[in-house]
Amino acid sequence: MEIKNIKAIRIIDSRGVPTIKTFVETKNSIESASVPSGTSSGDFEALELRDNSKSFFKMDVLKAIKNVNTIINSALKGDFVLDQKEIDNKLIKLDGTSNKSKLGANAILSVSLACAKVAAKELDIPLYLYLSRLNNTKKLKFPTPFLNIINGGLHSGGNFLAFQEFQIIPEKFKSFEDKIKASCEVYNCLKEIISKKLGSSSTNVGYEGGFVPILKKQDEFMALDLIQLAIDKLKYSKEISLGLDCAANSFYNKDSKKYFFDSNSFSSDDLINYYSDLLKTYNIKAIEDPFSETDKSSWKKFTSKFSSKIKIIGDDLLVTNPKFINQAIKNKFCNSLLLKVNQIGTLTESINSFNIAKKANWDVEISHRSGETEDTFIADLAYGLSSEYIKFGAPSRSERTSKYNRLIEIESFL
Ligand code: 2PG
Ligand code: MG
Repeated sequence: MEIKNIKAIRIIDSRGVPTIKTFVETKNSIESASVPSGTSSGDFEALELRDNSKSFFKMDVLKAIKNVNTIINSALKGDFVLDQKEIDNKLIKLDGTSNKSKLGANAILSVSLACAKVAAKELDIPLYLYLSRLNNTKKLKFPTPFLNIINGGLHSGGNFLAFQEFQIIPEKFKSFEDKIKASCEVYNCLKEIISKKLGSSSTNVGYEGGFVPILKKQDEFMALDLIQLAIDKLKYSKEISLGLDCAANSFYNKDSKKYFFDSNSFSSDDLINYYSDLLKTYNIKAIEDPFSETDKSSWKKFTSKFSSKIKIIGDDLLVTNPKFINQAIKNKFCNSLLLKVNQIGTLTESINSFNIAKKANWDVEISHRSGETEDTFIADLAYGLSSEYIKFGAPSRSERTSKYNRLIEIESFL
């Protein structure tokens, strides 16, 4: 079970941007893991190492690949692949920076995840079971998905809707498969509604497979109306609620400290009132990144007002980093964690962040990135850790559906 060789190669993500796929080999097994990449990233995410050369418009990852194939390969050769913590700690030390900027979080994460996959293979158990043992999960349960069926913000070109994600939350169904089935029905019903109202070119999709309706002006209410119409038409209004990822960093001006969208400028208090109106009008159960990561007092105000009613989820605010999660728990900035493995850079640190959130009685949503690959690691991670929620995008485009389908597969074979 010793690591014999580690080899990284360059592959492309769902946006046509290069990323890393790393193979870890023992005497009897070989497995690989690919890393995703964000478009609307938080300022304090672990560093994704890019070459900054002419190749791939400065986005190439040859330096990170070299780091895996030379420095990391020599350091981990001979190590026991089941020692996930030791492996991750070694990777962290080998890098030696606080944000993994020397070797690159993309390089490090690809190795960390691939080691877990090889370990599961060596033990001849499913990956989710291996991951559940790593964290001693008592009772495995399937998560509820948040499916982002209208895309806006940086995932859409940004001209029609400022909020990045308009989601459905199919909470009240028995099985995971039923949740996905109902979500697909809503997705396709929405497609018909949008097509009739706005024309078929409005049913083209954004980065995460959600529709990008062509509106005359930015109108976040309109997007929610369209989705609610589809839910009502299918008589799912009791079972399916709504969620938002506002990704407010992308429409916040740091200098004026104002938010700009829907042809208006909003002070922080105006924005809180705007969200209050949304919550009065729609059956919204969760809002992610309602404010910029720097506008902490608004997070606190909003959370003190709405924490008992909805999930207030920190993504760019927390970047899956214990330092920011602890700060948010202490100051009550939000009540739920969005967990993205590439924001922090190793499996062990991701699990640690999960546990810090759970200890504070927060819910955790395990998330994909807008630049995804066909790798399904996070599906196994969500079930293995038994997070309450996941978000893998719309039920469309294979880099999204591969993850939903992996959970359907796990459920089918239990
Ligand atoms: C988000 C993510 C994923 P990105 O903001 O939550 O949906 O987007 O990967 O572009 O950061
Ligand atoms: Mg987000």
